[in-house]
Amino acid sequence: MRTTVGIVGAGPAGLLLARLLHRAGIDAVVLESRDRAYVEQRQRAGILEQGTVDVLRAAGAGGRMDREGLRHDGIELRHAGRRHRIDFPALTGGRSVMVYAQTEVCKDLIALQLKEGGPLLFGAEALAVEGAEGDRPRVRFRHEGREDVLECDYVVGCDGFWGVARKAVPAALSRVFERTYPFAWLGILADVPPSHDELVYARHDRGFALLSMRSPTVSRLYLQVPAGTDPAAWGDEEIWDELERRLETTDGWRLRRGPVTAKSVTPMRSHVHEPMRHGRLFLAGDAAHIVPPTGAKGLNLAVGDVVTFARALVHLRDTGSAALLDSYGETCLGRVWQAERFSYDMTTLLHRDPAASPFEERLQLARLERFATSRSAAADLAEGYTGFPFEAAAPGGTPRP
Ligand code: FAS
Ligand code: PHB
Repeated sequence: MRTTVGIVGAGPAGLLLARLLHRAGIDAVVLESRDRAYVEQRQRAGILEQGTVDVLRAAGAGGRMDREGLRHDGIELRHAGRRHRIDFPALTGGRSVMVYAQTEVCKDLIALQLKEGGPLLFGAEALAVEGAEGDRPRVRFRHEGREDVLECDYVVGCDGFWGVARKAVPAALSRVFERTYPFAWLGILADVPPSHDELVYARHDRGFALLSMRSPTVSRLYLQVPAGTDPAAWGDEEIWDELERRLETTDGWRLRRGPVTAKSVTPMRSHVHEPMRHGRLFLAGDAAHIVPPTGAKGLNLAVGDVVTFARALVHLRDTGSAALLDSYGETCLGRVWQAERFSYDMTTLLHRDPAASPFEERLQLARLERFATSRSAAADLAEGYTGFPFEAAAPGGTPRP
């Protein structure tokens, strides 16, 4: 098989990249190791930044999102029973976010790719990326019991944290920056209308809790639990009881309960692999970086990476200049590190660290107080939550999409 861009992985990064390249008239092949149902049902991100929403609309992939997604103009922070709303448009000059799950984004992109795009092979496991240093990189993969090779001009590794593409970067050139947190998130889906019309992030002495949603009738909620927690160790009523304690307010707000339909534990880690490019291999999304989900950045960072790559390849085709391809890593990492900082700040602001000293706990409360008293602190949070420009670090970068 032969193509211009070999894409490894059909999560949001790989699927959106395939869509952007198709719209630009550049051929690509997507190799996905799992089946379609796995990709479409994998419960993960829930929040799309303004930039991601704009990109999906411009790529002709935003129709159902605009019909079914929920535009949110703020979030609520809670601690010590008190509530403080962060007003996104007022603090960012009009930006907001969209509640539209990663599962739905993937369903929309898969449907478009199968209808209009190039080959998307499910059950096609990439075994290795080879020849990235030369001008004919290739992906060795197994599909339907047979080994095959995909010859490419470029390979983009969109195969997530556990993928193989990153392994094609020589160890001597790889630099990894990481932090593992001593806690995780126990997440549930429940068939009950959300008990608040916006997301609620609660810092409580017993631990963090998040009230999110998937639709007007489906709630998504999370509890901070110790790292390595087995979801089966928590009964449904026990989860609701703990959510109720941590989300409590002094003004009588009530948490509605309902049938739990899914339960899982997400580890919390920060991880960045540099470089994000090696020869003709480019890394995008979780294949290159992981953020703790507190800041709702993971999927949105993946979008920024593939937008940057697609723009760079179109620039090369149209002008003959490889300048944007050559600055791909620098452009992406500028945004990645701002998202890592924001996600770290949100995580340390809202979670109880079992190792924190009494001094550090008072500092945490002082940080939380500032959002109620300082417009600049609230604006910094609102700017980070609604999203960083896609070309934050590009030399003379163009403004946000
Ligand atoms: P993905 O991991 O989504 O996709 C990679 C794809 O590559 C997968 O389909 C995989 O099957 C495939 N693949 C792997 N190896 C392969 C191989 N050898 N050959 C072919 N295909 C291969 N982000 C948020 O913003 N908010 C959240 O609440 C949130 N919750 C999360 C919960 C969990 C449990 C996890 C793990 C992540 C969560 N994230 C969240 C982050 C998540 O949304 C990611 O940022 C997002 O999925 C990144 O998309 P991709 O880079 O496409 O990687
Ligand atoms: C979600 O709805 O899954 C979600 C929302 C916001 C976050 C993390 C997860 O920060």
